[in-house]
Amino acid sequence: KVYSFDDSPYLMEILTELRNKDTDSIAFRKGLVKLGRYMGYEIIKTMDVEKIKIETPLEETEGIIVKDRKNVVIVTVLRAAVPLMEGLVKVFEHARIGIVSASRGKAPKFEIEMNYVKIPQITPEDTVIVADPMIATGSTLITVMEEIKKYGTPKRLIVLGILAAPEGINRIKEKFPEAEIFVTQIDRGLNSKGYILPGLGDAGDRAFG
Ligand code: U5P
Repeated sequence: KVYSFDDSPYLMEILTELRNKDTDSIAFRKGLVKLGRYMGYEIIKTMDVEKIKIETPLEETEGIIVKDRKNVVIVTVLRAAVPLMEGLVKVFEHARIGIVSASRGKAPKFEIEMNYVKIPQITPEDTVIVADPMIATGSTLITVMEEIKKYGTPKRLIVLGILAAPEGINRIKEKFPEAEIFVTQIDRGLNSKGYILPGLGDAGDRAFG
């Protein structure tokens, strides 16, 4: 299943700022943190809730808890996903965190080099959120998700991106049909160098200079 949020004016406004080439690194990082947080809210909307009884200082009433919010593993793909993770952790404050470094080689092969992997054990109760702001060819995420598999099978496998090209989404769907894809917006396609169009450029460079 693919979720995108073109109908959310606030998310679209943040995204517009990220796309604008005149936005500096400070504002760019802030925008990514915000999107991490609000996309996190959107993920929570898809989680099961449980009714509980509590007491206010005045009387007994019914409330809810989102149980799965406490069983989250966030896997961050260095480096552009770091601000996104910062936002996600604001809503998934119990999350265990995995860090993976993966970089993509040049066209046409786009080979992925993964030289650092640290992922916690994954249990059947866990929701794993793999964060990379840009889902271009999808190669990075597919390589990372193949690695994640070695650490256990989660209840839900969620891919979180800001922008995605249809090519990348289709490849992920093919290789990981169980994955749920959350992106702020789906873009037109890719250029010959594997950049998303219209996109926002290289997310790592824009965030970190
Ligand atoms: N990437 C960008 N901007 C783009 C396309 C890709 O920053 O327009 C970055 C992604 O963040 C990802 C990597 O980590 O390049 C490769 O993307 P993919 O082709 O493996 O999906």
